[in-house]
Amino acid sequence: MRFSNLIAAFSLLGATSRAAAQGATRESTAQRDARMAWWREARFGMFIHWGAYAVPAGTYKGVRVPGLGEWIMSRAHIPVSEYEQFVHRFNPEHFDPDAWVRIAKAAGMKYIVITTKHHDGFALFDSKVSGYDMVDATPYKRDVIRGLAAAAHRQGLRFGAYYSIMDWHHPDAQEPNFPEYNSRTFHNPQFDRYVETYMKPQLRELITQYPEIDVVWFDGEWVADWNDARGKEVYDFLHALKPSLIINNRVGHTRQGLSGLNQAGQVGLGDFGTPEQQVPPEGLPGVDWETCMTMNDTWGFKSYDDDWKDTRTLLRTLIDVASKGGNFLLNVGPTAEGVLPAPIVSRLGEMGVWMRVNGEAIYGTRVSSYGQPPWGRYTMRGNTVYAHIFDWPKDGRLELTGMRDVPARAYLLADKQSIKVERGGTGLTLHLPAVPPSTIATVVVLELASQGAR
Ligand code: FHN
Repeated sequence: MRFSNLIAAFSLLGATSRAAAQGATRESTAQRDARMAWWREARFGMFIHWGAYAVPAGTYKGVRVPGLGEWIMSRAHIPVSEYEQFVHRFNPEHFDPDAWVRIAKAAGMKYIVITTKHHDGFALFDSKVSGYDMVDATPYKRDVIRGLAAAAHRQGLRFGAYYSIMDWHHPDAQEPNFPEYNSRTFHNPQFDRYVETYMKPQLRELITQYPEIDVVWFDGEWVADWNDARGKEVYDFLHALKPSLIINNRVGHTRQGLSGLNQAGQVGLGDFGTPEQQVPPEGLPGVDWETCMTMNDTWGFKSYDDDWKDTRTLLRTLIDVASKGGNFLLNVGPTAEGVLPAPIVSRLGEMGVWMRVNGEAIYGTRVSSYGQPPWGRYTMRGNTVYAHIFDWPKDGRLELTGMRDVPARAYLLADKQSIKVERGGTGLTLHLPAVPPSTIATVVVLELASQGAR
């Protein structure tokens, strides 16, 4: 059985149980649908990995450190006291939260999730639980989470807090001899104290003092001291603070690699699955899920990582994810000065051009019942099917794979030009103009006479 079918099988197998396991256990399906409504409508968000790791930006003592930029403390085996020097140099004088939000909004993104504390333990918000934060430990001395949350709120975007369970700085969480800072086997006897006196108090600070936070995006949940029991307790703890919160499945312990599911092939705890750097071939049927992805090869800024995905790849990935019923959380890694690198800004600008014309074919859509055509993807909302055509036919004829009923109306979304639909021996054929409005993806709107028409 193909891996994708295995995932689908597991997903279908556990679909019924997942609603309870995934969300708050005392929540009805209607209540859960209401809580998830804005998130399902949004489909497209900005992930931001920003922190003291942007200061070395991938280079330590003159040597380029392989791997992810935000992992430099681990990859280069940097002792805590030395890494703290990067914190003391972190001074993003060019940070302009409104500009960042404008860029996200113009790209068509509807929410932002930022690292409030990554694995290095350094908090970008003003934590009273710790002096290891933006206000107390840097020359910048300002709460960047406060600024960005307010800017997102002002411009109508939702806001989320990424929080790492794994913490390489706190003595009760990290390994004292730091061989890798990333043990899946090491047990810290004081981990409970870290959870109860540090992690949960910081989570409480975030939820109670930053009212714009609607999503908590856990990560670093693979450490040996974390488990589903703790995850469920923290999930309920957060929901008691803010019942409308949406929490990802990395609040649980058993994420299976980058698939976004646990060993049972289910979302497990939390409200949505989190495939990383990949789009599940068949999506994750029956559950909410979000693919997170980098634009180059690192989440946190590296000065020499120029392996940028092109706009065509990024947009087609967004369409692919939406066609399978998922959200796309696309990452940006700002510099230590608070600047979004130019290749990121240009790509997001180009994505926005397409989204301003075709956004209705993405936002609030769901998986169609017509499968994945060879020439592109389908999305669907109500009685309307959106055919996203990647490969424009040279002869102008396109087989509407999977569809049988002639749509009541067909037209190009870009300019509302009517499109002829012909019923032939092999099914339905679209007669398209010679030149497509977009060489990345042209959307044809197919208005069906009734929902469920085939
Ligand atoms: O280790 C982290 C990594 O730095 C990054 O934050 C990604 C984003 O989803 N999550 C973990 C790797 O799965």
